[in-house]
Amino acid sequence: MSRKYAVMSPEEAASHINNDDNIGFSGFTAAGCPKAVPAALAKRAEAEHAAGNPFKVGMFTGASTGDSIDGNLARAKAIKFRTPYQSSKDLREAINSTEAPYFDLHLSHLAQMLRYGFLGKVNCAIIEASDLTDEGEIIPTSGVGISPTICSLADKIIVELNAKHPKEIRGMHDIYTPLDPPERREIPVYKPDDRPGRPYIKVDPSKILCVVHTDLPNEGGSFTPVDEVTAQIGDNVASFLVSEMKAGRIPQSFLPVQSGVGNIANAVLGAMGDNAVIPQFNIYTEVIQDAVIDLMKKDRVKFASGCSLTVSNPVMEEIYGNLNFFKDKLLLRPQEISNNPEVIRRLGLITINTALEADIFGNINSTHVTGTKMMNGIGGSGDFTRNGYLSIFVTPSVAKGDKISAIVPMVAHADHSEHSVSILITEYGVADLRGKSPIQRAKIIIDKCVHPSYKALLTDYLKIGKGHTPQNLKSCFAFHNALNDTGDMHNAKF
Ligand code: 0RQ
Repeated sequence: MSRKYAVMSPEEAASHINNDDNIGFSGFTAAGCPKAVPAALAKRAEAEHAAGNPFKVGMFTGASTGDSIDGNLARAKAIKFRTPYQSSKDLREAINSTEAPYFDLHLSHLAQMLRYGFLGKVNCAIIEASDLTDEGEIIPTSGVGISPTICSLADKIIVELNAKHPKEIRGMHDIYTPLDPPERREIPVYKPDDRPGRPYIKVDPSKILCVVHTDLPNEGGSFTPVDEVTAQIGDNVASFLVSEMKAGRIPQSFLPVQSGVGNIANAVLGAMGDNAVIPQFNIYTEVIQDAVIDLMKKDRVKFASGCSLTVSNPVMEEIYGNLNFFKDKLLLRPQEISNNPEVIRRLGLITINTALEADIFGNINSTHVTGTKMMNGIGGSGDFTRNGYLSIFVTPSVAKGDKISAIVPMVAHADHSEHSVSILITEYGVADLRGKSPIQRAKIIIDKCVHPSYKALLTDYLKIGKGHTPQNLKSCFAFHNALNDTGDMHNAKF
């Protein structure tokens, strides 16, 4: 960095943010998020509250963030509104108690909705960077998210220059912002490694309020080891994809893969890498997790395009320590490109996301526990599911011991409808829903995917409905009611 910009402490930078401001934060998941200024901002909010003054801010992020943003600001009761995705325990509590108003949104939509003016003004962007030039070129760190758009819309930009991320990662990002309607053209990404944009975010240098120097690691968690259930789900996905190749429905050269966030997604990718029939493949996704890096080292994944490197800190250090090997195999884009429906449909992605619950007709709830309590958010799952070549959902058949069946008569909240979901996979097997009527779908899901202890109940339920989709509106939430009343879905009565 040159000496052109003012250098401030996190506290001094935070003092330039006002009550009621809307703030855009860089990053996607905890990767690439600012840390020092949000922590200082939360302290400031607490001090203002203690002095009897109001202090809340609106928050636009890429996806979930680290604890420095969502945890600190939720605990400080400093959230005016929050969008589009989160996974913080404290923020989840604040959302479900209605302390923090939350707008759960498809991740590909946020940047364009901000540019369209649908969500109000962006007063300040706080951006984590690995480098910043005199000309206003910001090199992001390990997550891009909505950074290009919030930088262009914000009145002022605070740059957290984080020394943990080497300047040499310049070139790992591709920053491309589509024109808005009616001028929008096709997005020129025809292969996962196409780079229509620039390797930096270009901003007007006069908008940069200050630089805050940090040396803080990403706040990403680690992955729990693969257990028997997740390993079986992974094997089922891999065997299904092999059978699709053998049937000629997936090309022998394979198709690019998107996989969701979390332990199950990590296990699925591991199983695909271990399967000798699946050829080397490419990734076109939003979060690049540890399993992808492992598969690159084994030469099983050739190239990965994503929005963030959501890897554990040891894996992050490994990537930075071996940039010669990794740099031309990894590409980070803004989420409106990584998750873009047009590009997803064109590339023909195999999309693999995790359901909280599914119903016997193939509808998916990704977000709401028993229909009322927000878990995380829809994230990118809708962007990918609706537009994938093959849209797969995975879930363990039961949760909380076996008190909860992940497959119910009717989902208590619908994120992805039966029209978007092709395949449902649990540890018990694979239900191929393509081309099937609702009753055919229900039979195959009960047969292949449901936990043995819930099969009889769901078979009985299917007998009491009538019509094309035989839902029984008096009994369709019997599983959820039994859980709420007795703590166990096995006690469902129709
Ligand atoms: O609870 O944390 O107390 O143990 O839900 O469940 O099985 O560990 O699965 O971590 O992969 O999360 C859908 C939430 C799954 C996630 C969801 C309980 C279960 C456990 C977590 P504990 P698992 P995962 C790309 C794509 C939406 C966004 C998305 C998600 C906890 O994958 O947020 O797909 N998806 N984005 O016990 C009550 C049920 C339950 C249940 C599981 N039916 N009822 N609790 N649990 N099923 C990423 C981005 O967009 C950034």
